[in-house]
Formats: sequence, structure tokens, C-alpha cells
Amino acid sequence: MTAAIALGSNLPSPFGDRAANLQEALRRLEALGRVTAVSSFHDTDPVGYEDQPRFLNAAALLETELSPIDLLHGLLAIEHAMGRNRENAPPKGPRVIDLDLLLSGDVVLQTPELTLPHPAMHERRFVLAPLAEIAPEMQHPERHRNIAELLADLPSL
Ligand code: PH2
Ligand code: MG
Ligand code: MG
Repeated sequence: MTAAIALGSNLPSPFGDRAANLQEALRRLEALGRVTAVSSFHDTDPVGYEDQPRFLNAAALLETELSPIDLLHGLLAIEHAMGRNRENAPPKGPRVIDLDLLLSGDVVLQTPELTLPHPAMHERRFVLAPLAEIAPEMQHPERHRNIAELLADLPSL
């Protein structure tokens, strides 16, 4: 199954700067499947909680045999291994690495742990713009729009 993953970083780490963190996470994603496409890296304004450093965002496609929940656990394990600490950090605050599962094929799923498609993906330019570079025709299984269409639908500000 093809999974779409959003990557974000807005803190340096022992791996290096934000770009080094994205590169390191992409390297580690290879343990969960085969990375078949990676977008360019987008320097973005923080959205939501604005009093934090700018983000570097990207998107990747992963061809994987893992179930969505096992894939989620793999993503969380990478975040943890790279030094993301959720205990003493605000929910939308600065982070070394954030790996969000956006889509797993056309799976629609709602559990306490995981909602697919990612419930906010269609309203986030920092998610849709990178993903549109590598998967413009990938379908959102609930909105019946592809990624390029969702991006074009965003209000301009
Ligand atoms: N992630 C957030 C909150 N705000 N803003 C940008 N630009 N990029 C992000 O990845 C991001 C954010 C919470 O996950
Ligand atoms: Mg996120
Ligand atoms: Mg996350």
C-alpha cells in the first residue's frame, strides 16, 4: 500500500539543522518500507501556535506492507529515537521531528489512536504544497478530491 507522510522540523538536534533532521528521518523511513518519492523542503511560517521558529516541511511516499497502525507506531518510534520528547513540550510547539501519517492508500479509519485520512491535512498548505509536488493525483478518499485540487481549493490567506 502507498502511504503519504508529512515531515516537519523547527529545532536543531544532534543530527544538525532542520534539513539534517528531515534527511535523517527519511533515511530511517526506509526501515518501514520503500521511500518512492520525496518532495523539496519548504520553509514555512508556523501555523497555529505562532510563537516558535519557522518550520521546514516535506512530504514522502512510502510503499509498505505495514498496516496503518503498525506504520503509525513505526513513525512514533522514529520521532522518539530522534529525540522528540512529548512529555515536556506543548502539543503544537517546537519539535526536532514530526512525522504525520496523512493517507494509507484509500483507508478510512477512526480510532482513538489514529484517524485516516489525517483530519487536518486538507486545510494545511504546509502539508498539501509538498505533497502536491510528488502526488498531485493521489485521491483523498473522503473528500473525493485529489491533492492538487485540495491545494487549489485553499483560501489564499
Ligand atoms: N506543525 C504543527 C503546528 N504548526 N506549522 C508549520 N508551518 N509546519 C508544521 O509542520 C506545523 C505547524 C503541529 O504538528
Ligand atoms: Mg504535525
Ligand atoms: Mg505529529
